[in-house]
Amino acid sequence: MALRRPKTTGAAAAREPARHRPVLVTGFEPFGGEDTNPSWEICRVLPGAIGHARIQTVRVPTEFRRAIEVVAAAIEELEPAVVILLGQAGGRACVSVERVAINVDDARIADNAGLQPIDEPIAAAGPPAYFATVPIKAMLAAILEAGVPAQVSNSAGTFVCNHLFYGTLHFLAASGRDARAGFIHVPWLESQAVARPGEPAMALATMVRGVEAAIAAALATAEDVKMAAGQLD
Ligand code: PCA
Repeated sequence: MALRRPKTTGAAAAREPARHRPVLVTGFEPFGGEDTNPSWEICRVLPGAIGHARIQTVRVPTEFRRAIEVVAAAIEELEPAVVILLGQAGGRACVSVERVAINVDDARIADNAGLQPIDEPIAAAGPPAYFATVPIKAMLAAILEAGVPAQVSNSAGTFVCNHLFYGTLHFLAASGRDARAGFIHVPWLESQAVARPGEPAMALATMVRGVEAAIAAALATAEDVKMAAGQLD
């Protein structure tokens, strides 16, 4: 009789060798009156695997609290080795690899459930900030190498994207998981920029190429590379 390997869950599953665990990639629902969100459009067309890692995608509501609940549930179910959160940053020209998530909500507009928290902590007892735990410079280098304009960003804003970034890193830390997590903001799609003459936009295929390269770099890089990508102001 063949030996059946017991199904491992929770912290035990998180100790599985990282190469057997998937990459979780999330994208947001449209918000702010848009009818599309490039972050989810990217998820829809990503390949099923990058290198040896399966890619699992989840669509996240653009709602404070609920976004974190949806991603935490997906992490508990899938026990990914790497979590890449994607979001739209309309007005930015580059793919932005976010460095840091801060413990504050300060919403300029209401979220999709009508919530508009102002100057509220995300986790009352949490640290002021978390750094991304994926290798942001190696990812930046890989995105640029793929021919896609990119930068490191030192602020993911104070809306639902920063909220989810912080909440995911806090959930991973608090539950003792070793999964690495990062956030990538992408520009408007060209279709969204048509109504905004002069505003920057990027083609979906270009974004996808950049995100694929970033995921491959995150999987291949245990220790981040040193590469100047800071800003003077
Ligand atoms: N961008 C928003 C939230 C959802 C999204 O795609 C943000 O940058 O906060």
